[in-house]
Amino acid sequence: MRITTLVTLLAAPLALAACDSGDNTEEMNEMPMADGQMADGQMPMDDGDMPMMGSDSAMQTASAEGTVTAIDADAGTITVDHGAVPAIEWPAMTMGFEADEQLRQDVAVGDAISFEFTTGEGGNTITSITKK
Ligand SMILES: [Cu+2]
Repeated sequence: MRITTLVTLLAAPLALAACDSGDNTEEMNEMPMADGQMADGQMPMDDGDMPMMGSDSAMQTASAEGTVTAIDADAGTITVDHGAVPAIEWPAMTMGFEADEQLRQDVAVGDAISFEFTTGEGGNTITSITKK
């Protein structure tokens, strides 16, 4: 019994020492495998796009009426003095909207328009314009 205990006590430090060096080596070998598993684990993280898609859906589409007060080709914007937009709780205001070149060319300062736009994290972008 005592001999076994002594052996265990003596062996334990040796085992620990062996484990220390052994672990270092094994960890080095296991790390790449762990990384590989992490890569697999990242697949579910693509589901992280789901919340992002959720925020995309937070992008709202609304329509408003207003008067074009400025067109900035360099900035790619059309500034509109627009009426209230109850659907998205916007008061009447004058503000700039991003608008593509085609839309910018379709209107002139002073035009009364009704327009559709998207609003969200990506900014405010006019998607279509109808002159009145
Ligand atoms: Cu506004």
